[in-house]
Amino acid sequence: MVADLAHSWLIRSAPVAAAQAAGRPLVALESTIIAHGMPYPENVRTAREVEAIIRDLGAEPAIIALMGGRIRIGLSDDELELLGRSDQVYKVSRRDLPAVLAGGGLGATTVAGTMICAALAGIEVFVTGGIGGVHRGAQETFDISADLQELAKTSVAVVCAGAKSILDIALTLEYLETHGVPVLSCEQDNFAAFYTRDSGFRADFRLDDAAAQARFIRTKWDLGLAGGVVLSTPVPQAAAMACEEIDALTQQALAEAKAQGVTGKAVTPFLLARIKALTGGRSLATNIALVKHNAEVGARLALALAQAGRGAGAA
Ligand code: PSU
Ligand code: MN
Repeated sequence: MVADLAHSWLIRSAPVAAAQAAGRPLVALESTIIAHGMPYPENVRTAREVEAIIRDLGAEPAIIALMGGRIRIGLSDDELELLGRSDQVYKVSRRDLPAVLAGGGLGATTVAGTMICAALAGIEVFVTGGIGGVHRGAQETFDISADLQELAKTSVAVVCAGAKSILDIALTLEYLETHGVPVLSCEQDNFAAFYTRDSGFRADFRLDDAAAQARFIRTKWDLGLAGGVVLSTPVPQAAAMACEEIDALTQQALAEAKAQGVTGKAVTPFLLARIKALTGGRSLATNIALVKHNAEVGARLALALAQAGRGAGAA
């Protein structure tokens, strides 16, 4: 069977296997944010702090990455260190999974790659920083993150602080609507904007309470409506950046990317690194704060989903 074959590629860490056996809720974490989204050692430190936040709330974290020709669900401290330090890590989206698994290299999974692996491992909730989306100027470059197609078909709830401000948020939301991906927001009506709280665009549905979010998601999946759900929550006020500042710096970083001919999967890491340099590291502090906050929201959602019954009678 295809499913059994796929499962033969998975290796769960001992804590993840124990949590699943005990029926404790799991929260998947991506590794591209570790390997390509943040510098060492902040990346590894942040990953450990995010894991602790999730554990303290009663769920089990599972960092997902590719190592030694297997999909690893949960990493040891040494494995996390290797991923965070190495400059030989592939950025793995749907397209790249077979190449890196078959080749046995070190792979960091993007939102799309992590969703695929989380679904295979039976994990329903996944916490990231910001999802990929439709890039500004996509009408010329065709640069639309594979994250959006994955959200259209793979049934995992993705908790994020919106889409990165380097993107065209309006087009990203249009794309998600076209593909039937619900965008939920908690703590505010509008979709979040990663470094800043407000994208200026309304999310589809505001659900502040984890139990209500879980009911929404269960209902979608009960109905056989396969595909992901985006749950946006804004960066905490104290860590948010000023809109005008981030807008100006984003314009500058985008112009530099264009001038230097940066394309394809290098675009997002380039822009994040440039914005970090241009803000003297302040954007990294914001990035860390928003991921930690997302981890809290994700852990609460995982607990609520574990409690939420299935079927119409459960509501
Ligand atoms: N959010 C972050 N940092 C990141 C990313 C998201 O805070 O590094 C990564 C995610 O892995 C996302 C990817 O899937 O950027 C999108 O890349 P692209 O635009 O090339 O699809
Ligand atoms: Mn892209």
